[in-house]
Amino acid sequence: VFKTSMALSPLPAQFAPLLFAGNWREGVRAAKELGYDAVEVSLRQPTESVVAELLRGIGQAGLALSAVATGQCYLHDGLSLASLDPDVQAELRSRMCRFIDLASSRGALVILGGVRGRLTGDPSTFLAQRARAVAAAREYADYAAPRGVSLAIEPLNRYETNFLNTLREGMAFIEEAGSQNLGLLADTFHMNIEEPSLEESLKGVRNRLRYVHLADSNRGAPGQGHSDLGRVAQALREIGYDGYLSAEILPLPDPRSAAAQAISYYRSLG
Ligand code: LER
Ligand code: MN
Repeated sequence: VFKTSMALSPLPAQFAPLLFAGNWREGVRAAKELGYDAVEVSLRQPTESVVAELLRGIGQAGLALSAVATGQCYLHDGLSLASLDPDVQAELRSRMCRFIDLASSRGALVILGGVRGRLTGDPSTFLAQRARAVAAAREYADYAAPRGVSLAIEPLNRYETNFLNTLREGMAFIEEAGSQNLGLLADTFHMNIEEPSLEESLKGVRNRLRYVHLADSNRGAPGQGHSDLGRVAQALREIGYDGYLSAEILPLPDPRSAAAQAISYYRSLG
């Protein structure tokens, strides 16, 4: 049986597939009523007062915190793992350490997805930017390890970034960083665009898979698109994956209906 989670944002986000964005109280209530085990939170500033309220609300509802997602640091503030600017590196490191602290007290993992940014400017600097991203991931992993936190690298499709698009590339990045507590997040929406086979790609990273965003091909709730998610679930069972299936999905036709459709699908798998 897979554990279930729903991706929320306490603030309106420049990133569409988050349920109840800007309305976390309703989101936590819906997660509880629909029977989710956990919520995943997408955060921008760890020090914002809404973050403490949100974490309290999740605890009071008896829900677990599955993961802290960090892409808003890049989308809103341009802070990227690949940045060669020392000021950006320092600001991002300070936010990431606080995110890891938040995750640590609750057994959550921290997602390194959109926060990797993009390789920009003169292509002759791309290798240096990528090397910086590897070094940053290693630094955060070293901070996270004694706190019992794992970090998950999330490959994203080519329209969102120009590096780390496939699970295999994510695996190579992790091997370069050489940290034991770096793993992979497989998001079936991105995989539908980038992977030759969803099932075979998952089997190829079986030892490093830590988290799954299970959305349909069009990023709707499972059932709204054409991905064969039954086969994906079968592959996850075969590799012994026992982590979360998290609903990072578009709020269509509305957040509550999308959340309900996702959990009823997740339940049908288990
Ligand atoms: C984040 O989990 C994600 O999947 C991306 O599309 C964010 O840019
Ligand atoms: Mn995702």
